[in-house]
Amino acid sequence: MAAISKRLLLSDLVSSDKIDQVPSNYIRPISQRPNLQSVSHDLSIPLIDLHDLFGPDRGHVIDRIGRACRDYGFFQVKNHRVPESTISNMMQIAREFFNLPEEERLKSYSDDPSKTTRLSTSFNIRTEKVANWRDFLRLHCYPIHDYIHEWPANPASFRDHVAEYCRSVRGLALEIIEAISESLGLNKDYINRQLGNHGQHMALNYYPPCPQPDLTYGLPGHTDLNLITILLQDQVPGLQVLRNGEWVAVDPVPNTFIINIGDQVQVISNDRYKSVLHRAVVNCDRERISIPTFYCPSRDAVVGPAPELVTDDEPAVYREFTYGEYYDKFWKRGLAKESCMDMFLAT
Ligand SMILES: O=C(O)CCC(=O)C(=O)O
Repeated sequence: MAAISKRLLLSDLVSSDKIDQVPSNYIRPISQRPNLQSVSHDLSIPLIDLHDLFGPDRGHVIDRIGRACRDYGFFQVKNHRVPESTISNMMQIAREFFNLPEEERLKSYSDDPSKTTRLSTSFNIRTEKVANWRDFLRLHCYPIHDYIHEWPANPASFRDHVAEYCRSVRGLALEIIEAISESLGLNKDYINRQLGNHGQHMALNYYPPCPQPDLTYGLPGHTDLNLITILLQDQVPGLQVLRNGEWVAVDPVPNTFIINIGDQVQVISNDRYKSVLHRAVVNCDRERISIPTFYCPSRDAVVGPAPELVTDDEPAVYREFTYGEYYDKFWKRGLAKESCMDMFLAT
């Protein structure tokens, strides 16, 4: 077993120290390991063509989105109107960032989860007992002008490419949020209006090759705390979604995004839609990059079940809370527990 690393970032441990074993602080107890042989590669999540969202067949697409949110909590989309060049520039600039020399990347380093721009490793190294096989750059990105000056200035085109990507993906997020509202039988701008001034964060996840991928995770099973997540992944598989008690691999499909609903949609829908467990696993041979956009309410927005979805037969499952309260509890609790929704149940 290799010794615990003294380096701040995992990528530098892997590239410079040439380890051939996973250091002890990354090793999960036997009962919590990913059991990679038992993962299903046959089933996947629905792939929805958004082309018709803007035409006479809108109702059909809304139905498919609603069914995917109810039955899977996850779906993929194509014809999403985010230009291919915007996507490839984003992926390219993320790769360039993680290839910068260590001292350059470390200019953005922080282990403080309250920072709005930071490069870090694992999930929350201040609270967790076992580390995850991941480095990540986390950025707040809406409104862009509040944050862009904090983002890395190297590579030189980082801010331009990331800003373009954020704007384009925000457009997609707003379309999906409308569609989810409609699919719940709510006014199409109901959820939009619950989000206060809105928030958008993103992570650039970097998972280096791992000598023993069956002992550790890129990220263990968790639900997302936000409203919806729009995930871009490169061509290396790693995302898995829990479906009927079985882990299902979501292998990459070029020019699609993977969308999952987060805890806030589960709350607003009063449990009609479920925020589903997912995880990232790693592999021996290839680095992997994934870029989730977390669309969310602003900190002061008050979230609770939509009154139209609360009935005598289906009373409110959750109490009202501010998103700031939820966010702080999530980061404090970390990923040791898969979700923190139990802290917000109605009494
Ligand atoms: O890397 C992935 O595919 C999943 C990332 C993820 O779940 C997250 O960043 O919360």
